[in-house]
This record gives sequence, C-alpha cells and structure tokens, in this order.
Amino acid sequence: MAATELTLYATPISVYCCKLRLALALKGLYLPEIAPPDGYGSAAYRAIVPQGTIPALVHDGFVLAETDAIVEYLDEIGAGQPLMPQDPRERARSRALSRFIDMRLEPSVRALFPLVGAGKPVPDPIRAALLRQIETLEQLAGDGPYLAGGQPGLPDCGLWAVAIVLEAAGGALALGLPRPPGAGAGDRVPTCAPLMAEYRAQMAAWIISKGGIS
Ligand SMILES: N[C@@H](CCC(=O)N[C@@H](CS)C(=O)NCC(=O)O)C(=O)O
Repeated sequence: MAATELTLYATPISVYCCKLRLALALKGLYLPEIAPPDGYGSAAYRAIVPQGTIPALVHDGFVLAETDAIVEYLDEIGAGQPLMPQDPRERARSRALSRFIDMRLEPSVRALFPLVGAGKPVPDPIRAALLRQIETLEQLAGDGPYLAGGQPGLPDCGLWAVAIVLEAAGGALALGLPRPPGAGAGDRVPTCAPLMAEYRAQMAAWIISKGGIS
C-alpha cells in the first residue's frame, strides 16, 4: 500500500500523536501530518472529525479518530508490519494495558498541567492519585523488557509518550515520583529513539512557555 494514501491530523505537542507516531514507527510507517484546521476542537475540524480530537487518520476519504482504533485499522488493512499480537490473550492484554495507560495513567499526568509554572506545591491528592497509577502499572507490567512482552507494542508506545510528559512536568514541579516501569525502553528502540528525543524537546519548550523550568 502506498503510504501517500494515508494522512494524519496531528500536532507536535499532543501526547496521543506521539503515541501514534511511535506505534507507526514500530510498524515501519511514517505518515504525512497536517494540522487540524483552526486547531483541534474547532468547528472546522469537527466538521471533518466529529470528536474534535487528535490524532485522526484519513485514508482515501475514510476518517478515523482514536489512536488505538487507528493502529488496529492499519494492522487490519495490512499497512506496515502488524503491531498487535496474534495470540488472543496477548492481544487482549495489549489492549487492556493500552486502555489502562490512556484512561488512568495519562489523566493523572494531565492533572499536573495547570500546576506547571503556577508556583504552588502539587496538592497531595494529585500526587497520591498519580503514584497509585504508577504502582498499579508496576503490578501490571510483566517481566519485560516491554509491557506487552518480549516485543514492543501499543501499550509501550502510550507509556513512552506519557512518561516523557511526566518527566517534563514532574521535573518542573520537583515531583520526585518513581519512573513508571519500562518508561525509557523506547530510547533503546532505534526507530523510536529519534521520535522520543523530538517529543522531549517539544515538552521542554512547552514547560518553558508555561514559565516552568526545563
Ligand atoms: N482517546 C483519544 C484521545 C485523544 C486526545 O484526547 N487527544 C487530545 C490531544 S493530546 C485532544 O485532542 N484533546 C482535545 C479534546 O479532547 O477536545 C485517542 O486515543 O486518540
């Protein structure tokens, strides 16, 4: 399949766009990206992507939001190397871990955003909620080196992206929480390492723009 048939709506700073870029890199795909017209959430973008979220995939007029759905769709149409495991249990585990990171870990990290540059201490409930998710992930993670097992998979991509955000925001806020297990494994995956470095630079610039120290 010609990669030019596929395009993404994305922005450099979005954690989910980073997750998708990492997943695509594991699949050996590098897709052209365009910015959502008038920004995500705008009426113009919602006319194309009703959810108003990024990333979204456009494939010959077929529009699809939701990062995990995009990855599974690309797997199923044979675009790039398959990323989801073939074994039903491994596949289910990969989905469950990815959902945990999206629904639990990422929102706990996102709760730090308004605090960056605000010059106030991190409230105990926010710190405790985040620590709980990191500890849960420690319990969920297998023997590694990757969350999904011996090969890097979709949940790893989510973790690596969120961990970069945590590293940046947590550093600016002197949070001092443990690093989630497997957080840095993407730096040792040659196709992912440059994307991780680029995203770290984006996050560092964002922290500075918020008046935090990077
Ligand atoms: N569940 C979605 C979440 C995507 C998401 O929330 N993206 C953020 C940017 S990182 C966004 O578009 N936020 C705008 C909004 O929620 O309206 C996915 O997995 O793709």
